[in-house]
Amino acid sequence: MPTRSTTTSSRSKRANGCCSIARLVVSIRGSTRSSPCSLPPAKNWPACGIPREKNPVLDFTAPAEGAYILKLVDTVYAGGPDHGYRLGVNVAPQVDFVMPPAGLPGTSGPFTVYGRNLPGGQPADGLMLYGAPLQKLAVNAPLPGDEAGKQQLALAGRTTLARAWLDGIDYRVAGPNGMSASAPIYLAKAPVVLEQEPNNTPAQATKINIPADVAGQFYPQADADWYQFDAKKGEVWQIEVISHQLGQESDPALAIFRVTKNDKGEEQVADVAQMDDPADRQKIGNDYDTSTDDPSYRLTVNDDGTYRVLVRDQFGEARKDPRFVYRLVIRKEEPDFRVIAYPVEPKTQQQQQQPQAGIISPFVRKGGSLLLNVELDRRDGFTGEVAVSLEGLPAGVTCSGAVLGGVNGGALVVMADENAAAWSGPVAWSPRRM
Ligand SMILES: [Ca+2]
Ligand SMILES: [Ca+2]
Repeated sequence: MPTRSTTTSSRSKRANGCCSIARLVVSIRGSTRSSPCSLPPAKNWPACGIPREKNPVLDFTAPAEGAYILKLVDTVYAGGPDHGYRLGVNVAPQVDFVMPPAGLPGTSGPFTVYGRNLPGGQPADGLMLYGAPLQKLAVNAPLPGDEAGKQQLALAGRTTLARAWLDGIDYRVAGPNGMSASAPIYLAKAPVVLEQEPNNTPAQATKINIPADVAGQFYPQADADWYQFDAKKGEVWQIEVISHQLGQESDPALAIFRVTKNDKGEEQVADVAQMDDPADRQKIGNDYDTSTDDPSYRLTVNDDGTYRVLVRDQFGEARKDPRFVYRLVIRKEEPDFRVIAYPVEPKTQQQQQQPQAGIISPFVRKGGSLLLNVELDRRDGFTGEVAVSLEGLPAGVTCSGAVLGGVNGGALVVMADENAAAWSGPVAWSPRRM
């Protein structure tokens, strides 16, 4: 490790033709079994932040050329054959977040990427992360506009299931020393609007037209963001905050108020709703944690009027992290569904008593069968039936198919004949409304 660090610094120094020392980005990715890794404080550690989070990224600019030693431990000093990790030390671009986090399908931004080692990056208006200054870079990113492209997941690398319900693309920044890891840019549900600070009080509320996909940040510490919009009698709006689902540790809260004036022209404010977590917290199934801390609300407008919305992070008083971006989406209802399928992992009795999510590849033996669990995520009150089956199976292999009606779960059974030929390859499915 010291050898590689030194080598990388020297190379960069020569390439730049000046005396600057490369800004290294050290990233650690733990296995599903390992506890959050951390980089412990060290004696004479250079002035840089020590992230104590899962899969930390350390931003390190060497004070002088030389050999450096990196010590790496599991936070709780656990270990074993299943505690694998990857340690990366490089001078490639590091993307920390993108604003706005979403764009309309068929458009290409512009977006602003915030991170480190960004080619042509400019100082990011004093934004700091663990004591390290961030850079910003204006980019364009083409977003698909066709129906298939609008339903793709931004899921490069290991991610949380909560993120798996959002459509988006994986975006990377190319630099002279390599590509950044992927950063998702999501597909907006309505025209994108950026929050306008200061908006910390009702009087400063950012006025928006709905529908809107508002991009905001729970930043700086103790941030509160107010928005104001007009709605017409009879309209129904879905109001949702999307932040925890973006992979952040944020815990958004949403408050909605109706604003009227009395006979004297004085403003009257009435509570409409206050939400923390969604009612259907565990979205589907019980085998995996698909829960989210993002609130949502269905607003029925009884009279023409003005509404104000307050968005904040429940624990924002104690946090100061510019990566805590959010989307406030106010849109019409679109009854729809998503379906996921996953192979049922055979478990021993002991494993069943200690359930853990693992990753297994679906396979079926000749003369055998494979069970796939199917889960249906109903959105915006969708109540219809959905038919699912597999397509592109080789000769001798069949799938039972299933219809999900009043229930949200089902199963597919894949069976192989005794004389089916050896085969491996992708199969497709097209869940459809009945
Ligand atoms: Ca804000
Ligand atoms: Ca604010």
